[in-house]
Amino acid sequence: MKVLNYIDGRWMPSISEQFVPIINPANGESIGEVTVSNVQDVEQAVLAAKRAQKTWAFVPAPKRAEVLYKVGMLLQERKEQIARLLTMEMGKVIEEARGEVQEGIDMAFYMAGEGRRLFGDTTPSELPNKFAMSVRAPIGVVGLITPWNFPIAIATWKSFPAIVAGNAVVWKPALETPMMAQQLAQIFEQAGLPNGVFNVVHGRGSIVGEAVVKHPNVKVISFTGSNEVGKRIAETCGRQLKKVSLEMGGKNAIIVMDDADISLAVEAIIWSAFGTSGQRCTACSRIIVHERVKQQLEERLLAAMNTLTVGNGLEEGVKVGPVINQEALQKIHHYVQIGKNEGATLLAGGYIMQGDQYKGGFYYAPTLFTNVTPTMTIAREEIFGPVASIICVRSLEEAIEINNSVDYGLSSAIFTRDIHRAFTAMRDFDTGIVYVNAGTTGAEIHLPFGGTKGTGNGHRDSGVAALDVFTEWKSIYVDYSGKLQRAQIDV
Ligand code: UN1
Repeated sequence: MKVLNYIDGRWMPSISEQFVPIINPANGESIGEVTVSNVQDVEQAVLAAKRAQKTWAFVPAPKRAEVLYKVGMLLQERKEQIARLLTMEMGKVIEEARGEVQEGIDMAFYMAGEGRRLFGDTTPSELPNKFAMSVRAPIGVVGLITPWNFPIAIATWKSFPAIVAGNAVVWKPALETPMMAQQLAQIFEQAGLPNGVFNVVHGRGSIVGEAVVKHPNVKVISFTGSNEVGKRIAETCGRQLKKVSLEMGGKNAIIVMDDADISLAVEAIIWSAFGTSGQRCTACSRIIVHERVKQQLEERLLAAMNTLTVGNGLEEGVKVGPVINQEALQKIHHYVQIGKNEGATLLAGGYIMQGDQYKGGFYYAPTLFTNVTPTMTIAREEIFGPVASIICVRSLEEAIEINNSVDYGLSSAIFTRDIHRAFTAMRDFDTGIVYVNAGTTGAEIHLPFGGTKGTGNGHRDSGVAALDVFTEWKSIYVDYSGKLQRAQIDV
């Protein structure tokens, strides 16, 4: 299968005529190829988007929303087919792939509903016979740059609010997952979105991504990816005074107190640490446990890890799929070596999986370290793989301090039956997302998604908060007094 750019409603290869293979991480086999674009392709896409946006902005928001309802229905119809393709392209196990498509469906219906809200405010004026209100206005062309780990969901988090708010989109998806971008673009096409409102340009971040970010006619950038790339994007946008929303990494912790339901905590840790092979920005990679339950938790975690089947995500029953590519595999393994060298105790895993059933694929054994201290590299840096570290504490205060001591602030969780401890954690965890008696993953699309510190720059994906990224507030005053009333002066 050849994946092409989608510009102004047309499917076309890049002017570069270059293609690279799309690799199934479960077996290393090529499942197609994707066009690799250059700056000229971006130029074309931005031009088309700019033209289309002018008309799209005049379509009433409830009508714009009708397209999203159709998109939601088409996603629903094709859920299984897209999920299977998603597993082949990116490796996550099929039940999670279905969950991801569901996230897109939910977002379509939720944001379509916003088409009939898009609420602004009416506010009393300080002057008589004068009316004041603020409304949300579209911004123009928005540039979206998204990662491979949630190739459908994250694209929907960004493009659906952008489109319902009256913007046009130029999207650079990850080069690892172009087929998901193609699926979404085809669905928009079938749902009747006017040409040019949604454009996809495939290519490398250093060329296509950078061209989108730098383009003077792209007025907003929304990015999910690494901290390093995010900072570079922010610098470029800063110089141009361009609005930029960044969602970057996490170093998320689950805190297990001595009064916790340990079985529940074990289940949640397994799901949040090893689901998606740990390749979620919300993945749990630190387990902060009270000393009184440390040994029990370790034993039960090890027992639960023994039941995890690693393999091709298309096979039902497999719980942990491959990681995305060879580079990721090496990076994860490198962190494991650092962990050992720094004196952490390896309890399970710690190796690249070999054997006939893993041939050609990129499989890392679910890995658990204990006796980890908060200053160790594996307790501070994002590994983005199935590796979790146990850190032992004596009190809730110490747990909170360690939770908050990392550079990231996306998601954290506490397991306790004590309402005082739960509310203290809710108040004091310095993360954008907090869970009580649930793992760090599994955010729902109608709540804001994002984090503090190195995770973001104050903006949020999802929820109504997403509309703040893709709209500009416009304050409107209507004076019907028939005379010139001067605020702050004629009082
Ligand atoms: C991500 O890893 O970038 O909360 C997104 C979750 C998912 C989304 C993760 N709903 O884990």
